[in-house]
Amino acid sequence: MPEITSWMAQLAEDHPVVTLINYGQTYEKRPINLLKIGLDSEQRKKAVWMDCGIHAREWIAPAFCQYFINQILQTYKTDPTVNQMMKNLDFYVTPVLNVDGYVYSWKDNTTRLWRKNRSPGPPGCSCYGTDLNRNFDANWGTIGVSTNCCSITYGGTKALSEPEAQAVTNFLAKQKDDFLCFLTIHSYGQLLLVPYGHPNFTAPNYDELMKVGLAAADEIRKAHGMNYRVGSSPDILYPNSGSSRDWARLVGIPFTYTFELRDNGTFEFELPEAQIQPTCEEAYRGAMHIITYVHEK
Ligand code: ING
Ligand code: ZN
Repeated sequence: MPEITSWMAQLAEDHPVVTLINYGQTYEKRPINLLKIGLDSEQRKKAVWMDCGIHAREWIAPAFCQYFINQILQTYKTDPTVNQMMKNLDFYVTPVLNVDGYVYSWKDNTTRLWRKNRSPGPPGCSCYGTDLNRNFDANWGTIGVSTNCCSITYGGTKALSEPEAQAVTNFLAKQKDDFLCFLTIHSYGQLLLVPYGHPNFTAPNYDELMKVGLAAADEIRKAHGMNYRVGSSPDILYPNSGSSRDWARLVGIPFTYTFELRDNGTFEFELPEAQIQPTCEEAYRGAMHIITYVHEK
């Protein structure tokens, strides 16, 4: 984490198009930071959200956010599409959202597979951590979530009980009408998930979300031949509630997707180093397909 923190500060120093924004604090009082990337404009700009590392053990996700940022910074001066995007859009990218959990997952071999944040359980419970992707205010606590504070999908005592989920909610709520697109990056499973996680609800633009998601999966396949399935979580795997993606769609952000990066179950969260680069390359093509679509729409 110290490396990522100093990398973020350095980028903001070196690039006039990059601004470091602190928008919250974790349970253990670490700052939650994002990088805002975009060219200055006279007009009010539209925006794209990306967060990585909401789950501690999914290490490929923070790697991807860093790759994504490096890629747009390396290409925007020469690639006309990225250049136009940087004029019309601001990218808000959080490389590590669950900072406490991420730090904990680096501690030793026994903590490597930690998923949740690091807040203590409610009185009487000796376990730690809430699943931040069950803590958002989207049909909170209704399905695919645990009330057992020792479970890896424990949803917390109430919606937004956790400072990390509050930080995202407060930041986005202030300017939610600006956001065209919300991408939240996880692993593993090789999936692009559309809202909603709750089986009783369907997004008003479900057909368009699927169409764009399937085209993004085609782009991903072109990079290294990997297959990513597209659909809602109840259709593909199992239902859930309280996810950040569902919340973002409920407040009106039209294109919200969960990326589940590699792999498909061989190495799970311990993805071999040799797969970091190709995973980032394919996911970049998928994400750029979605962003290009919302930009040109
Ligand atoms: N998956 C996400 C999770 O919060 C998800 C998204 C939900 C996938 C339901 C499938 C079904 O559980 C991971 N890997 O964290
Ligand atoms: Zn996850």
